[in-house]
Amino acid sequence: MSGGYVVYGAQGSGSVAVEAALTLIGQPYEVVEAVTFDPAQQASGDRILAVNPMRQAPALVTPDGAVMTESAAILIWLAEQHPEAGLAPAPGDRARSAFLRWMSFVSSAIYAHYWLKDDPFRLVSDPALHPEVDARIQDRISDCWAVMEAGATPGPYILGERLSVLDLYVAVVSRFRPRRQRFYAVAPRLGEAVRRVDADPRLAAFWADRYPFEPGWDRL
Ligand SMILES: N[C@@H](CCC(=O)N[C@@H](CS)C(=O)NCC(=O)O)C(=O)O
Repeated sequence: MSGGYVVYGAQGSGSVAVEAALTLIGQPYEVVEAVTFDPAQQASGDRILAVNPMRQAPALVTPDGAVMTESAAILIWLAEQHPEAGLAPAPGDRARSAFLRWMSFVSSAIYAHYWLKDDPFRLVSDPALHPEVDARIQDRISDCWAVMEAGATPGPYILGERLSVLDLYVAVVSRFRPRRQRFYAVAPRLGEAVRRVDADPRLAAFWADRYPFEPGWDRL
């Protein structure tokens, strides 16, 4: 154990939100690259089994050797461990309820769909039905972003004045399919907040390395 944070995950995956939080917090961390969502990279993905029997990224090993999984829990916990970074409303803050609500919502209503979306064979054996499964999941994800758009009261950031780990989480998960153009259409105010996060100069080198803005990235 290095004595620092270790993140298991991959470029372009949900672990990027955790890595972004550690970058803003200013804590050193090591990344164990584990591509869990590409069948052609079985050995890479299997690396994460050392810490997560669900074989899903992200996983975090804390400096005292504890293992955490579940992206929302990791982000909330990191913000709590490093209050000086100001990445979450503290208990008692008026924005705390919205913070916990939307962190859970992104995880359970949106992110959870990718288990089936990335491999429809998990529930549907007939490949002829997969395009329909995929389209319905993308519709459901868009509908959920629209619900969040209607229920949240964004200022410059999703919870108001301050950037929080919720912004990092939404900035990353909204880059998954159906990608940003559709997200912007159903959630324009959330879209403004995440574009602010995309453009944060403290994260410019980080995004270029871990989730590059390649031409057409928002609609591929
Ligand atoms: N509930 C998990 C979901 C994580 C998740 O779906 N991660 C994707 C990568 S972005 C993954 O590892 N997928 C592989 C799989 O589900 O088999 C969390 O919020 O951390």
